Amino acid sequence: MPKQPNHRDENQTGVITRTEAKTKKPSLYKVLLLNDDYTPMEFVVHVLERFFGKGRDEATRIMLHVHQKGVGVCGVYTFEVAETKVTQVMDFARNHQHPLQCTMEKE
Ligand code: TYC
Repeated sequence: MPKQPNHRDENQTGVITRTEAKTKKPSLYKVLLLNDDYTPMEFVVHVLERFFGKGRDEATRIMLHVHQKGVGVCGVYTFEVAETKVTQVMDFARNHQHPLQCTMEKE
């Protein structure tokens, strides 16, 4: 779809103001879970339900993918939302003394 064209309005004082519609889409970031040998599978499923809004079946599918492949995508978000998810998961894992690692990368 074409964006709205730039538009320059000149008011009665001669001041020119831009009224261009700002429609730039934000960059998106994948939030990733990393496999390890110690974090219980059930804990990872719980993380995916609690912080990523997954149902039990989808959470289990993602956990098993990470377990088998080493890394997997939990969701795709704008920068600040992704950063918040990473912090929440890392704090939650640390509080439960699990070595689970969560990170983000630009899509
Ligand atoms: N590999 C872990 C185990 O066998 C399970 C696990 C899955 C850990 C996903 C981390 O991101 C992870 N208990």
